[in-house]
Amino acid sequence: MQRWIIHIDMDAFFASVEQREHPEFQGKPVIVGGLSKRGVVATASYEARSFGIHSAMPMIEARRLCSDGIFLVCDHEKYHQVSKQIMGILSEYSPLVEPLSLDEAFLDVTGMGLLFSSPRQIAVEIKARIKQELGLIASAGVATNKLLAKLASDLQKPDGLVVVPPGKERQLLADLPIRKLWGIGRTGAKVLQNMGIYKISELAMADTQLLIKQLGPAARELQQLACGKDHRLVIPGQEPKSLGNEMTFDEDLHAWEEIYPYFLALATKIGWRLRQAEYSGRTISIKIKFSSFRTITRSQTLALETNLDEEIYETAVNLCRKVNLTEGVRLVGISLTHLQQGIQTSLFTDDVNAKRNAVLQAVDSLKAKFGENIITRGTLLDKK
Ligand code: TTP
Ligand code: MG
Repeated sequence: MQRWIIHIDMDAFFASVEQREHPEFQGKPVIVGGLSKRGVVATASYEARSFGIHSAMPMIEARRLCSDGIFLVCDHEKYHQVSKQIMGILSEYSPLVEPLSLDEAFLDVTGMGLLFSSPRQIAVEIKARIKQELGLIASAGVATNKLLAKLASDLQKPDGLVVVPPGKERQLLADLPIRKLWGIGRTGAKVLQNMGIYKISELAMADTQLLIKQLGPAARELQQLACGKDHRLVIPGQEPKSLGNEMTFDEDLHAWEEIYPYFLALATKIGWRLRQAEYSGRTISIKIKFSSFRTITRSQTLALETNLDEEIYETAVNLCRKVNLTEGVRLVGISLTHLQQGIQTSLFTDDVNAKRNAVLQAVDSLKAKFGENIITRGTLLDKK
């Protein structure tokens, strides 16, 4: 039976959610991201993109390009809620839905032809329901595998719908630059360009042995992808792999005493997000970016998983003790991996954690009622 995969990707996701919530922002350049002096753009509405604004651009530059724009800070909780609603709609069209991020997912709709006239028709219907029920616009790609479906959803954005018929796979790929191919990062692209390979079609036709010499054994699979062949399955219901936050300081910091409160703020935020989602994690990683942009990470795996602010914070501080502060620090981050759903068992292992848990439960119920910012630690008050 012919395999059919749909890739759905929301248009200007964070910005569109904000425009939906504030009708007065419709049709206007909306820029969402970090608003501190050194914040970056998370996304921009298509109106803002026409000024040259894009994701990951320093916010200062975005303000320079579009001084009349509407600049908003990210509201992750809101975007998570909307994301759940989107995934809910998708799950009505296939038991095989694989979310890739908050705003995109693959669906395997192979064999659904019995219920719908065509795979294209499923995509049409999904787009219509997202628009009607959520007031948001999605782009869709429909193809015989994941690689092509993902590329196709990007081709006619915004409000796109591109179907790649069987047999037209290589044609779709031919003129695209190699960076568009899954798994080719900046380094891989450089190696290929040094070999005179710029387009996907050139990679498809290159000498396989030569590619393996330059890129290692993974080159074989890469070349298969370049030919439009991709056998990867849609794996449903994947759990999030990590959860983290980071912040960039307005000015570089030079002493641990100044930096630790920010780790505490991050740990508090992550702990809350974990408990909200009913997750806990075992491996805690810190990230530090120095003035020179040199970036390091350190991690520690705990004996038992946690979602307690204090435990996350203490582990982060412990990890910092192994780091030499030889230059200023511009960014710090914490993330948790090895996540698992459910209650965390370390709560019951010692009195300290049991007490912490009791306090956090009280704090959480306030946050749930009145919003995350209703309560702040005394030590963080001046770090607002
Ligand atoms: P994308 O799907 O890459 O971007 P988008 O939905 O804003 O725009 P489009 O798909 O129409 O090109 O990312 C989804 C969301 O993820 C985006 O709205 C904001 C967030 N994001 C970041 O926070 N930082 C980033 O660097 C990127 C690329 C996205
Ligand atoms: Mg998107």
